[in-house]
Amino acid sequence: MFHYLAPSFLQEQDPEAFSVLTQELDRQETGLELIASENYASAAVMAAMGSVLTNKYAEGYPGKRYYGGCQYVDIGENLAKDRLRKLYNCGNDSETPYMANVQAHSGASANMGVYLAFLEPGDKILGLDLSHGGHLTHGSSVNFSGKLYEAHHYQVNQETEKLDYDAIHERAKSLRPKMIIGGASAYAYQWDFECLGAIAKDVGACLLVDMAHIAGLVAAGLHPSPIPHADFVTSTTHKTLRGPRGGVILAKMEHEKKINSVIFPGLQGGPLMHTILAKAAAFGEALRPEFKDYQAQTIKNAQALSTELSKDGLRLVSGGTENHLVLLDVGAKGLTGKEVEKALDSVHITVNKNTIPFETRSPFVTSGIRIGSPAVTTRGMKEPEMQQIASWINQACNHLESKEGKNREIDDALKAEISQSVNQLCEKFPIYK
Ligand code: DSN
Repeated sequence: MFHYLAPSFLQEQDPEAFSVLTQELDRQETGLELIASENYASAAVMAAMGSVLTNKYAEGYPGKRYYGGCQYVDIGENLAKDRLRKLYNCGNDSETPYMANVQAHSGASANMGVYLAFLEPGDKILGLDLSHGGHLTHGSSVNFSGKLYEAHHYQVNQETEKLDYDAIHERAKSLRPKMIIGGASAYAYQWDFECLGAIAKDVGACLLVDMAHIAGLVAAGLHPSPIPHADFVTSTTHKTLRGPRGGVILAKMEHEKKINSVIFPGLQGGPLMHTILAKAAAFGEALRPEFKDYQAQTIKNAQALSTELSKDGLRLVSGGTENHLVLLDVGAKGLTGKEVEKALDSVHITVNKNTIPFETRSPFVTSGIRIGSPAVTTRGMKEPEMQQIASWINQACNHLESKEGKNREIDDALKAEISQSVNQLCEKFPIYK
């Protein structure tokens, strides 16, 4: 029945495109993925993504579409919404029901949807500074959120490099923003959403929490939930949540009509029904008990990485981690994020350069490296493997440090040695068994 799903079809029809697929699969299988925002979707999630639902137009919402033939995609969309609300304990039977929108194409679209639904151009917003771990869509001047609204930022404390809620409160009191935004893409400690909610309430602002990075940890009960403290919660579905690439919105029920109408027809056209079915499949996986074990191991692995990395003199921003990521200050060793990212890439360890709080270098160079454990944990790796991986990263950094000049690279002999060890480890933990 599903013979057309076989990748061999692409191979026969279009060898050029097929070779992209096989090379990327090989890159993923033979290398270590430590980008904190990436993960491996299950074969079930990918089966839903690569399915006939991609053929269907379904503008509108379940039961109210602008196209015929939507009876089955309606079931899929309702399944995704119901499972999402169950995952975050905000279904109709909960104390604080939230509406769910699963049509947002991405986390950025989800955030845009909330802004357009609640704010007027020029309104004040207050979010975490991008170079302190925030996100582009939280008011960065190069993003629509910083162009359309009067964007202000809070920062982490210079000494602790952690959020300082008293300082955020003071800033919010003097600024009186219409919206406070919580959430980050490079912050290794837990958020106190209850406190942020109280600050927002005190200054008459609404609270948007973009939980994209920590959505899986929240679902597993291993990070405090933004619900019921936030008016709006947005997320991507492909990071710790381990679903397809996409976005979702949860909001207090009174915002249901506005949010839905802003996403469609305000911002998007036809929803990606294949992605929505894949979201339903991923939420179904996240509701299973083993998902909690996975998230617990993800945190343990990030902590094992941070302990081992710091043993050899690498400085950890904010001193450690409570979640799925570690932010390294390689600048403290006289290195740049750019050269460390490139050097690790050359030994099949994928990370990304990242600005650190109070950064002195440009975003293209940076003093930081962000390392995440979600993907390697999905492969089944545990603390012993994290020790091994950290030792290779330490080896690479020490080697670069011992060299003179700019844009240093790893010598061929060491490159071959680490690459071989990385490949051998990866072979023991296949992604798609
Ligand atoms: N670009 C994502 C990340 O890497 O964190 C956030 O959207």
